[in-house]
Formats: sequence, structure tokens, C-alpha cells
Amino acid sequence: MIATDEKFSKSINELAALYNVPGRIVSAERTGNGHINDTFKVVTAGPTETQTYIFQRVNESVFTKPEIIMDNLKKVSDYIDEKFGSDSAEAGMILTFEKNSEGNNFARLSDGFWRVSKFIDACSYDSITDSRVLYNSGSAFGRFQDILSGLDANTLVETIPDFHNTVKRTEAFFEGLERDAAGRASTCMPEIAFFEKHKNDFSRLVELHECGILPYRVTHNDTKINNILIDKNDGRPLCVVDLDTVMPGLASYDFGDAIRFGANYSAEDETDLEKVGLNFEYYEQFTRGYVTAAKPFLTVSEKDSLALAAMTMTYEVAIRFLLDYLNGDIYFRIHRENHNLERARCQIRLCEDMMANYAKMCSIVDKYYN
Ligand code: ADP
Ligand code: GN1
Ligand code: MG
Repeated sequence: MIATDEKFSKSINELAALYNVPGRIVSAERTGNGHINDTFKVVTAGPTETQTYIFQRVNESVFTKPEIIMDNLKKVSDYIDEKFGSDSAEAGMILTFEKNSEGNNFARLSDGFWRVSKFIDACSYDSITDSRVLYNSGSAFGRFQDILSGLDANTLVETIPDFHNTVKRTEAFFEGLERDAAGRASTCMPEIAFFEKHKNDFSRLVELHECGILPYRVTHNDTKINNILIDKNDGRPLCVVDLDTVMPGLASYDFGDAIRFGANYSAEDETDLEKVGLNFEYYEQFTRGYVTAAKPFLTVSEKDSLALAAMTMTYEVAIRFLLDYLNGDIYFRIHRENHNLERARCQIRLCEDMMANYAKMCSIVDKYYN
């Protein structure tokens, strides 16, 4: 076997046996650009057929009870199977995990909690150069929420409690700043000053939920554009992946996080801040796709929270990146020194740009809802 990461080869071989994959493994390479899990593309070859899989180890520092993820996903797939049928287009839109010889769709091995899915040969965009990708992604995430709009969110459990509670995220940041565990606070004073200035400005979504105006629905909660697999030939959205945070949330969290990632002129970690900003063409195309698909269930109050959520999700991930930098890079996978600081700077710049353009963002949402 050719493995890019030797320390995982034992588990990859064990999984191949447990899942009865046909033939022998010919390659096992890290794939994707996720910041959390360990994801491998595994190719097997037998005398007559070649198969490709995704083997993935869940990050148990982040998801301390991965069984909860699988319980949530079972509820989601049971609901879809009952309502639309297990062979329906709706069922096909959400990634499923293979069953192994023990009858489970996960495997607990000596080095952690693993899952296997069929590899879907499609595009997964980390940076985007075509606004149709935004339209298609907006449709896919809106459709995802619409399909699940009849499933009571209270039946699912939070896999990471208070994941998008921006108020608690802000409190956690200032506690982390106080600790300054890695001794880095002095190296990011302008960024800290941004959060000092705006620490009370992004609590509105939490308040609107707490007073009953914005309901919890079954949402994805991690709607980076690379978490949708898109057909290589015609750009159709094929499948939503990264389902670890499918749980109760606000509809606008999904809209907001996707805009943050996909409608930035630059990548999430751009160091030339001149290149960072909200691309209105992309924003409009995502909004068109999302609002059209979500309209059957989306209330006026929810619609009115979408642009605010784009700003809030950008602020929130900025504060999470900076906290991880202060903590010594213990949560998000980094690829270079100061990576989390650079990510935070980029997201702060994007947030400032959104604040300056908020009215225009709202009017584009209205254009497609009304
Ligand atoms: P993370 O939580 O680390 O982001 P993901 O579940 O998003 O992990 O997986 C990382 C990346 O791997 C995805 O963004 C996607 O590009 C790719 N990926 C995941 N599952 C599949 C699959 N079944 N087929 C093809 N690509 C996949
Ligand atoms: C993580 O897993 P991934 O890379 O798709 C993170 C998101 C952040 C994102 C920032 C479980 O997403 O919340 O917005 O990085 N996922 C988790 O890029 O924390
Ligand atoms: Mg991902």
C-alpha cells in the first residue's frame, strides 16, 4: 500500500478487512482541505474491479462523543427514507456511510473512530472562480434545509454544544486572552482591539432565538463550499458532506457561513488583505440559489436575519481562529506558522467589509424573497 501518512496504514488495512473491500489497497492518500478530521482517499484493485473509498478518522478532541453524530445521522436518514424513499433524489443528496461486517456504519479502532464512504468523483471547491458554483451551492444548502424542514430539530442532539452561540464564543475568547496560554497576545494587539470594540455587536441572532423569533431547525452548521460535492461536467450539486455538525441551528447560520467562505474575493487565509472583501456577484448568486430553495419554509424574520448572519458567522470564525492562535493552535489544523492569526486577520477584514455594505446585502436578500 502507498500511504501518504504511515502512522495510519495499520488502521487503513484493518478497515479494508472490516469493510470487506474488494481486492488489495493500491493507494491511500490524504485528501480534501478540511481543518478537523483525517480524510483519506483509498483505492483498491481486484482482478476485475477497482473501487475508491473515503476512509475518515473523526477528530475526537473536537467531537468528544462521535456516537452522537451517527445517532443524529440515523434520525436524519430514517426521516428521509420514510418521507421521500431510500432511493430518492433527496436521499442521494446526503452522504451515507458504509456498513461493515459487524453491522455498524462506523468502526472503533485502537487509534480512534473511523467511517467509510464511497468516494464521489466530483469537484470540491476551496476557492471559486465561477459564480455558478455559488448559485448551485446556495440551492444545495437551501434544499438540504428544506428536505429536513419537517424533522423536529429537538430530536437531534448538539454534537458540539453552543457551536454557533456567538455570545459564548466571545466570552471564551476573552477568557482565553486572559490565560494567554501560548504567550502570543502581545503579537496580535490590533486583532484583539477589533474584538474589544465589537464584543457586544454580534449577539442579536442568539437573542432573536432566545426570545422565540428565530426557530431552531435541522441545519448543517458547517457550510463551507468544499462541503458540497459538485458534478465535474455540469456543475450540479451532487451531495452534501461533512455532516458532523448536522444538529439544531438557525437557518441563517448555514447561509451566513457559506457566504463567509464562498463569497469572499480571496481564500479564507489570504495574507494580502487588499484582496479580501465581499464579492457581490457571488453573494447575489448564492442568495438567489439559497432563498429560492428555502422559500417554502423560511419565515420573514429568518429572511431578515440572513445578511446579519453572514456578518455574524464571519465575526465568529475570526474570533475562533484568533483564540486558537492564542491557545497555541490546538483546534484547527494549520499548514504554516501563524496560520490561525492570518486566517483571523482575513476574516476580520471580510467582516469589516460586510459591516460597511450591510444595507446592500439586505436588499439583495429581499430581491429574491419578495
Ligand atoms: P473536515 O471535517 O475535516 O472538513 P470533511 O468530512 O469535510 O472533513 O472531509 C474533508 C474533505 O474531503 C471534504 O471537503 C471533501 O472535499 C472530501 N470528501 C469527504 N467525503 C468525500 C466523499 N465521500 N467523496 C469525495 N470527497 C469527499
Ligand atoms: C472547520 O471541518 P471544516 O474544515 O469543514 C470548522 C468550522 C469552521 C471552519 C473554518 C467542526 O470546518 O466550524 O467554520 O473550519 N468545523 C468545526 O474554515 O469546528
Ligand atoms: Mg469539511
